Amino acid sequence: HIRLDVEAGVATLTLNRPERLNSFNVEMHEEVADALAVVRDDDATRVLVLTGAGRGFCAGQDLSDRAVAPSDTPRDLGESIDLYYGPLVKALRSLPKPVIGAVNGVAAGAGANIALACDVVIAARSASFIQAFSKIGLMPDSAGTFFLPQLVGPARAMGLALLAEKLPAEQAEAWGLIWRCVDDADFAATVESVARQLASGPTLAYARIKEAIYSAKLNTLSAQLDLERDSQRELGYSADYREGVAAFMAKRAPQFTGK
Ligand code: LHQ
Repeated sequence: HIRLDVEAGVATLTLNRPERLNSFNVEMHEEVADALAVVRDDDATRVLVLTGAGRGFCAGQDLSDRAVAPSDTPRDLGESIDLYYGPLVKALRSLPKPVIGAVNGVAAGAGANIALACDVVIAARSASFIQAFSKIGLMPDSAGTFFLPQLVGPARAMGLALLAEKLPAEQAEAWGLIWRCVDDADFAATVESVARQLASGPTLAYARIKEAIYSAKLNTLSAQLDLERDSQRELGYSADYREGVAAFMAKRAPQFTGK
């Protein structure tokens, strides 16, 4: 239910159930989790691109899956969040390499929030984001209630969650929900060029940047200054720092190795 292609330091994980707009069933969750572990442990992979096959990015939970369909006996949806959605969001956030969310088409329900869990979100102009949950009597999960107010403020977060309207990619960029919206014709080339840039960058620094930016919300000023000091100290010993400064002094492009 997925494809994982690794080339020149870039791993591309493609959600691959296009006939169901790449919505998640248990098999796809398991394959995604395995792929993320491979990407995490492979030193040669320096960036992850998460995208969808066909016209959609991801429509969230496959609502036709028997494991989540409403039934006469009580059904614990929390189980699927504990087993799959929560760990997936955490795995993307804690991956010590940049993750590009390449939103090729509609991102709905948990699919929208999984996109927002990526570090750099690039969306095609024809793509859209929809917090579809309330349309089926649920609430945003996969950290939607955490990401949305941080990214777009509480007023817009509330409107998105309650009204469940489709937010076009262009508006998502204007609101600061995502990094960039690009024309469909330029989408693949833009994703590839950003991926190449990140794959040839200082991977250790990127990992520390992710960690620091995602910790900031939870830290005091003083704790955040301490975290920056500790991480900067570590980066100061890296080969990439040495190379970066040498290249700057010699007025040449740096050759980062990610070490
Ligand atoms: C789908 C789906 C889908 C199955 C499109 N499932 N087939 C967590 C924990 C536990 C339980 C519950 O949930 C969660 C988290 C969640 O993610 S809940 C939210 C689940 N997602 C949604 O509610 C979104 C449902 N989909 C839609 O609203 C629309 O499909 C969107 C707005 C994404 C796209 O609309 P269209 O472009 O008009 O496409 P479409 O609706 O015609 O969909 C194409 C096909 O894909 C269609 O099948 P068909 O056989 O008619 O061609 C849909 O039934 C199927 N599909 N999403 N989530």
